[in-house]
Amino acid sequence: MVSYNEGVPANLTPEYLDAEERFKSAVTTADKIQALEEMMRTIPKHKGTEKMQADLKRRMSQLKKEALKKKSTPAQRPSWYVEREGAGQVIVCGPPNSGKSQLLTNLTEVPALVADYPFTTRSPQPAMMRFEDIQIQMVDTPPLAREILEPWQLAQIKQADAALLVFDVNDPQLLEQTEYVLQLFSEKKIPLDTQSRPKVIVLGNKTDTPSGRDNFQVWAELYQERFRPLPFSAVNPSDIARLRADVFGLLEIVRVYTKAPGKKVQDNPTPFVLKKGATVMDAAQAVHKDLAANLRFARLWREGSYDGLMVERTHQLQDRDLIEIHA
Ligand SMILES: Nc1nc2c(ncn2[C@@H]2O[C@H](COP(=O)(O)OP(=O)(O)OP(=O)(O)O)[C@@H](O)[C@H]2O)c(=O)[nH]1
Ligand SMILES: [Mg+2]
Repeated sequence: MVSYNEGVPANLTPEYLDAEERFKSAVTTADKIQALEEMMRTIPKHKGTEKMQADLKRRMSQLKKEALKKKSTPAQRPSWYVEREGAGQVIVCGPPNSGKSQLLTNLTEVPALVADYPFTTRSPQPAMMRFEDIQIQMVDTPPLAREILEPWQLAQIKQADAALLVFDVNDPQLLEQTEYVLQLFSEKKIPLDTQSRPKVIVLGNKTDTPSGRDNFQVWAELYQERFRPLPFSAVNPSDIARLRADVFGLLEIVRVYTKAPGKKVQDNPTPFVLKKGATVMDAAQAVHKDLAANLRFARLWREGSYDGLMVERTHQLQDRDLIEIHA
């Protein structure tokens, strides 16, 4: 339950709390609007909830404005532009037939068009990847290939939070493909590392094949001065699971859970996703701006260290922190 309504004798119903939970975990504006409508319908209508009702109305009008803005943007935005959703945007790119769509399908469990011939994917295709209790947006893209390259393909990578650059280590054209991609990335000043944004992970895919490991070794040694690829197989579940965690690490975000003073934590609470380095104040802001304005202190629970310790508004939060905000 959102903690800012603590102190109001609201008698919120389970239906309302369910809808509120759905609102918090909603990724798209349409889902948020739907959950908020449900909250407005199920909130007990009495004096004690007047402020909350007004607040819901205000949020609804804000969301509708956002939805209208989004609707009117395609005219100004290029067709390749993929609206950011979830905790971050990660572009899956690389030469033809390297396994980008296969990788995306296995990461997101949303089937993409996978085929044993090049140039299968023609336009950017977003899908959400679940990592534990959050969602990260992955975007499948057409191949980086001289024959079809369009300038937006690099622009799209440049504006993303991160990119997975996928090569097929068994492709007879691997060296030409590598040279070509290195040239494209250096022209756009995108380093092949995880130090700056977009953060780039290079994958040597299809190492599950008989000569895959050897081919990977030769290739990785040849280019060791330029980038550090990971040996990978898009069809290996443990590689996929490790990559999910690596992608989460790339985004430099923390998940923060909140609870109302005196209340127990809900089952499967939905976290707020904040930037690494965020403080108690930033978390309060994410819950509600009134809460941030009136914030006095918070109590913090952190596995293995804090157990309800009183902390100040400037206290930095870590991934998986639980806080109780006192306003
Ligand atoms: N053995 C093996 N085959 C793979 C792997 N990943 C993809 N493939 C196969 O490689 C072929 C191409 O896969 P796609 O995912 O369509 O490749 P793509 O990079 O999306 O291709 P384009 O969209 O044409 O650029 C398919 O036949 C896949 O089944 C892998 O890790 N191992
Ligand atoms: Mg594809």
